Amino acid sequence: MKIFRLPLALLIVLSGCSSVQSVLNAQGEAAIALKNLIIFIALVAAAIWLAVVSVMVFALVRRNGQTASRDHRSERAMTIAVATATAATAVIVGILTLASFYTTRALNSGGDADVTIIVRAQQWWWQFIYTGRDQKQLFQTANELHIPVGKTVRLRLQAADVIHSFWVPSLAGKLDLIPGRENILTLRAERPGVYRGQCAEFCGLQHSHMAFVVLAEDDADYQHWVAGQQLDGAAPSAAEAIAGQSVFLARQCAACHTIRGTPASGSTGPDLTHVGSRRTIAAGLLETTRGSLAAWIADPQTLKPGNNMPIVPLTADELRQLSAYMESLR
Ligand code: HEC
Ligand SMILES: [Cu+2]
Repeated sequence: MKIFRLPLALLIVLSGCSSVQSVLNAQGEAAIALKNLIIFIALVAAAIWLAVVSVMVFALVRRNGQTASRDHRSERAMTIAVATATAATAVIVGILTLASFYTTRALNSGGDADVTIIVRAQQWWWQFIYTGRDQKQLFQTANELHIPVGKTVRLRLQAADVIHSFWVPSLAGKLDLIPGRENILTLRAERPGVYRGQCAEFCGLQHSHMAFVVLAEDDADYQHWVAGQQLDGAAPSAAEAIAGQSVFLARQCAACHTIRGTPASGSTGPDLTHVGSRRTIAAGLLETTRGSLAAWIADPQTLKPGNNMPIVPLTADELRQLSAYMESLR
């Protein structure tokens, strides 16, 4: 049974490879091209490994029982072997270089985009600003990107503070966001789905909690979502949520957060106009529920130490009311 131990251990390790954030689960035009390139390079490398090992085994077997004689014939054979190996190496390196050059060049071949979104990375969350035809802001959201399937989406990558990197392995290659300059990344999702993305450049204390989700949706679903996001924040109807809105406006919250349709227009933190409709809060840290909202608002510094939202002292009633209001913002 000992013999099964290693494969079993490998299986357990492999079970950690889920497909929500995987280069091998390619569902976007660019990611598919990159995956094909990876497979091609892996196959070439495997062939080379096989060739090298075979030659080695052959040499070992043949040398057994022979005394080393260095006559002219074997010296010529050696020269030919070395020359062939060198030439083959040069050709293979050339082919691999061309393959990756043409693949990556095709990824950046701009073209007209159907949707343009400004991605502003900051410590430690993602701001997504949707723009209309004239590049004017339509609305903004955080940590959740919705895109229409089969359409070309242009992302204008910007950074507010330090260098970050945008990476959704299932959809495209990764690209840095650099303060003071704009990088363009073009995406196209070929299939509807939920794909996870992650900051891929160490950017400080909470780098590992700087994730986001991409929802690739059919056109109708996408348009429906866009229409909903353009609306102002829902006016609260339950008594608790109404009280929560007053607390929000009376405390520092409004200085950092925007809720359209209310006087709150801060821009330090995520736009909260539709925070209740998003799957997660704090850049993928917690699923959005009334409980997690309360936990976050009560003590963001324990959940995500060092992040840029301070602890605002609140009574238990205020906390309950605030989280009811946040949850109602769908
Ligand atoms: C000094 C600015 C500041 C103040 C004041 C502030 N916040 Fe925040 N808030 C932030 C920042 C920055 C984040 C993003 C933190 C992160 O994910 O790293 C955030 C995140 C949030 C989130 C999660 C949003 C999301 O989509 O991830 C909620 C909800 C929230 N704040 C509610 C509140 C409430 C309620 C108050 C008042 C009690 C408040 N905030 C006060 C800066 C602030
Ligand atoms: Cu980052």
